[in-house]
Amino acid sequence: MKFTMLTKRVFGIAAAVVAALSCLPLSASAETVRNETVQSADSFDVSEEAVYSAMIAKKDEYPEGLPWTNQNSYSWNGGIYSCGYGCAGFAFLLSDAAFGDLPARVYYDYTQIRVGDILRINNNTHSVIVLSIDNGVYTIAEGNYNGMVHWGRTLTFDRINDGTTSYALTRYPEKAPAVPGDVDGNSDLNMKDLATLQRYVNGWDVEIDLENSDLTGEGKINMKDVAELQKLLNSMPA
Ligand SMILES: [Ca+2]
Ligand SMILES: [Ca+2]
Repeated sequence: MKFTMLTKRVFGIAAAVVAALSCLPLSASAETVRNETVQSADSFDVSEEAVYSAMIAKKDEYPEGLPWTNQNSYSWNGGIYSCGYGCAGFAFLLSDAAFGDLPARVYYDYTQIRVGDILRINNNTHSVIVLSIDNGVYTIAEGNYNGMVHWGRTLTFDRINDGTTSYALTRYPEKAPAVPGDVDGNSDLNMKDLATLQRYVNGWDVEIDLENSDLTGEGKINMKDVAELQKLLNSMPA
């Protein structure tokens, strides 16, 4: 494994700090910047299964052992970085295949890693994308691995969390913040929520937002939550 280059390390850190639509890593030596044709964000599913399928579908076009070095670059739709060279470019390419033009965001809690997330590993010198996760083992795909595309290397959680991972990028849309009492999850809090919760507690087949409905916060939905919601609605200005 030789993906450590001093210039790459220095520029990689600069890019991570600045993070203002710069190319990851900053470099002047790429031949071409290409961009995949993408689906629009609202036209496809962002389940982990769909993300996996979209990434693995690229394996025919970018097979194991295909040369992929810092001469290869890719223009990314995720924001934060406008494009990537080498390993970053390949991760961005698979990321766009799965997420279209959804925006990316940075996070550092590696217990939150999901299929399709990009990890910046090896002290900010290498980018990989997560293909699948099974019992704390992360199967990845990567470019510029000994100068080639490589599918299927595995990393353990401990390896990812050993202090050498700089950050992770995800493009799954953020869940809307919880609104206690918004039982039907339509962002309004009103008597319809109370009616829906009463029906649910009485065993009707109605859909509810479990997090919003557990007003007592003990993890169960029952008459106590109905009573709390009634109090909450009574306390609201008419
Ligand atoms: Ca509601
Ligand atoms: Ca409860």
